[in-house]
Amino acid sequence: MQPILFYGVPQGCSFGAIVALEWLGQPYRLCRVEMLEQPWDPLFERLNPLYQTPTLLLESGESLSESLAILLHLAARAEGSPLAPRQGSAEFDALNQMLAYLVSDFFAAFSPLWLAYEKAELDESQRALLRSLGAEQVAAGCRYLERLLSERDWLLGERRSLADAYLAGIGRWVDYHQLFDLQREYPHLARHLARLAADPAACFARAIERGETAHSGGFLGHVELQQVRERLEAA
Ligand SMILES: N[C@@H](CCC(=O)N[C@@H](CS)C(=O)NCC(=O)O)C(=O)O
Repeated sequence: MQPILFYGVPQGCSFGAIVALEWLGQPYRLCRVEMLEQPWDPLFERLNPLYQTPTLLLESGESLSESLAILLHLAARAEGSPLAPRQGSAEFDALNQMLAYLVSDFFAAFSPLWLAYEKAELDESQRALLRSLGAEQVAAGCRYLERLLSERDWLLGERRSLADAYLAGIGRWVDYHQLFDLQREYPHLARHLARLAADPAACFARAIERGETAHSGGFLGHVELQQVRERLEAA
């Protein structure tokens, strides 16, 4: 069976991996994880003991987690594609560097905001402190991305890359948390995020997240976690 990407809803960072699979045109299946329905099926531990999405179950029965590892793995399967620079090249280093920044610093900047959002037990002053810390951190990331995108069309230059695919997912969080007027304060970043949101792969990924019927060249349908039980137990 083709690789299965376990993606999380709502607002999962795994959105970026779906966009990447679409851009690469590789055959794949999806398995949906409702992240707020806790606890997750204990079978998931065999895929990823951290209980996180995205996780990719490979043909071999091995599973791969961490967005950075998944995106670079997908690129490596697409040798010759402009989205898959050769390891050791300057283009590969630039992709690796940008992805590492996005999955660590930029992703982490949102953590206080997600805590403020999810933790019902917080009082208003705790929530306000977390929101202000998160807004400050995200603003620093937006300033960095704004500067880059004032000089180029895509994160790495003239052409789209898998870093843009990943940003299509977590870049949505700026608007989601209603932090600032993106258009006014970071116009180049706002333009880029709007372009990514309008991309057919992102439209497809949004339809998938909403649970709508969606078709594409590479997507071969959903599977349920229970359908891969035997593969997981055999691995
Ligand atoms: N370092 C991981 C982080 C993955 C992660 O935190 N995923 C979130 C969704 S964006 C998740 O699955 N959270 C589990 C939960 O909310 O219970 C990566 O870059 O892939």
